[in-house]
Amino acid sequence: MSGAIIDLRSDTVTRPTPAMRRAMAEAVVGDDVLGDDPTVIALQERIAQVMGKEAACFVPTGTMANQTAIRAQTEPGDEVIAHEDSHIIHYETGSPAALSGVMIRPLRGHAGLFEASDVEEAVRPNNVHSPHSALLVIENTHNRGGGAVWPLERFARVAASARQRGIRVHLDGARIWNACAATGHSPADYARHADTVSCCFSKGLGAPAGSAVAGDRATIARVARFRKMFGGTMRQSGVLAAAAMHALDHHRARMVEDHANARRLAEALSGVPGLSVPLPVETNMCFVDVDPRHGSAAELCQRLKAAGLLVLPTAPQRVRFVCHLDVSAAMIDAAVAVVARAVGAAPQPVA
Ligand code: TLP
Repeated sequence: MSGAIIDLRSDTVTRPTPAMRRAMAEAVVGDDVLGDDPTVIALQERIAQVMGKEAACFVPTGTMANQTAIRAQTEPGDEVIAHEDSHIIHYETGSPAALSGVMIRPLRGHAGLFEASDVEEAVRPNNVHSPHSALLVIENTHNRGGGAVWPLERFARVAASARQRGIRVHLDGARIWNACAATGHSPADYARHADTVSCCFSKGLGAPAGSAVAGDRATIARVARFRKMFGGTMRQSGVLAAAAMHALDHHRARMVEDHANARRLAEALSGVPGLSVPLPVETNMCFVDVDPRHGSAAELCQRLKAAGLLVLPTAPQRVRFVCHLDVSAAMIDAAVAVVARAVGAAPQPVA
């Protein structure tokens, strides 16, 4: 891909920086299947501490983090309650059904958020006919909700409504780092209301791969068992853990820049005729709705690609732009000009 291309498809597209590559090259490693990779052990201890949990398990992907957490806390036939726009419903290839044999009870709510009363209504009665409501999954930030952040108090209230009924809570914290950068809360502030929490190192933090699940020791032992069953236990994975460590040390504080860039993009694009920004921009994502007179979202994405801007459609008339480590404010301004040209509008001045 040429340097002229601006890639806003996802924050997963970042490449390891030279300093991160050095940290990876210098990592002390061992065989993590045998439990003796010191860098993986150190990362797991660090994540447990950051999340305020007893233990953590390093896994290859955010999907495996969610799916091992679901498998560890459910039985086949159980029901998992989650927002209808959740990542586990849209983008994990049906794995809750395939890997855990669970059903999903989807909840409605603006921007991926819902209320304690929604959970209460969804809980099944305890009788021989009904599935067992076993797990609530809350996504923070919420991807299809526009990168929306759960206000801490609301998160606590919703999680408590489940836990009071004996339902465990999993926090899909793939972008918990963004939620914390936006609010000033710590990951543990959110995680203390959940039984398990996942996080990703390969999104806004800029590592090439890797995620983790944290929770109590017994649950994490089950997560580690299902990680092996699902084929995700790696050998000298300390090279990846070193990238994650480096990312935690050097790339967390700068996430506010991605949020500022997403706001900059939203302000400019909302002024382009035929485009609108349907969801508040709270973190590093900006969703844009395209008037059908400019074609479908997929068609617009093709035109943008031809002009050197990569973005992805998320609905027939909706396009997602994601800001990240490899994107500067100047690149955002260039992206705005590409979009304006593609929809035949004069480029908008950017504040
Ligand atoms: N999200 C990806 C795509 O799968 C859509 C992206 O580009 O945003 N939870 C959340 C909230 C996520 O957004 C993602 C990835 C995951 C879990 C899964 O992570 P990976 O891709 O590492 O399996």
